[in-house]
Amino acid sequence: MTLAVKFHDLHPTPAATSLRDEILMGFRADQKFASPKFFYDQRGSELFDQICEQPEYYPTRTEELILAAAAADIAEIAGHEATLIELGSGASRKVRLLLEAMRPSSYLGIDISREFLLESTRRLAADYPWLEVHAACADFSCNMALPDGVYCERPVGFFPGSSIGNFDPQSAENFLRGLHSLLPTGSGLLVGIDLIKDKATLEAAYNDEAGVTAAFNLNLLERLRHELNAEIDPRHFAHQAFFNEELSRIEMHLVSRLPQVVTIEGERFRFQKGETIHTENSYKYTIEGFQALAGRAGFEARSCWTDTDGLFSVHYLERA
Ligand code: AVI
Repeated sequence: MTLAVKFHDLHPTPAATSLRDEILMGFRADQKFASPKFFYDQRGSELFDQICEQPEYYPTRTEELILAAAAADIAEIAGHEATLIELGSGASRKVRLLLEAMRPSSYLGIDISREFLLESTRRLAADYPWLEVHAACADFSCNMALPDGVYCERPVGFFPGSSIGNFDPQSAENFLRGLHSLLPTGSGLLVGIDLIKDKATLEAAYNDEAGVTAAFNLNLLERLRHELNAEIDPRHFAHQAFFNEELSRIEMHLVSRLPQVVTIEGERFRFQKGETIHTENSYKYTIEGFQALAGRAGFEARSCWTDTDGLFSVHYLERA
């Protein structure tokens, strides 16, 4: 049986050239860096799924608890017959908590990892035969347009997992402003936001005992080896993650274990021992801080739900 997932090509499609150009640009900088969006090849997406199951990584299970408890309230605010648009849909697990309660008429999953997206939307189509399922492979961090044929009068964006925390606050605001111009007045936007808390809890979440986050971070170097023919040995780098309190963000780096030279596309990059590639920021917010940011981008806070320990928050915003 062919499962009915309507696949759309969106622009800009994540292309190999952007990996090459962006990585080379990042490695040429004084503080070397790589965008966290490049974590998510097939292996990276699988490792991220495993991170979500680690006991130290509280965001996923906490957000799922919040969504399960709030699903009926969310459905009441969003109304039935909506089009649910999931940004960075990944394994599309959390959205299942909303589908039964909301009964949207259609679902659109947008993700940068094509194979992973197809697999997960096919599973959704099989499990929810009443739902019209669309998939679009796109880099939603760039300005994009929604595909024809999916749009309806009641779109509700779903951006879970505190993924917005991987943008710096100004880019997060710009991103929301982009969604503001994409969505009609009155549209909903459901966003998961990780909250500021004690340093030990935060740092443990990004340094799990099983070493899955370390493998996820180091997999970026494997990707450079396979896709850009980079001469770089992942064994010569170590995972590092810490909470930068001043900037309210977890920083992830790959630390060079020794002085070395690596080559990407024929270009040589020198590393001192201890020098790092900055691979990710994960900003943490207060509820008020996030609502103020959303307000500057033209979204009004309609409702907010948290867990009893105040670890995580889910916000229902309305496009004003
Ligand atoms: C996807 N994103 C919200 C995760 C985070 O917590 O910033 C990515 C991640 N990086 C390491 N662990 C999880």
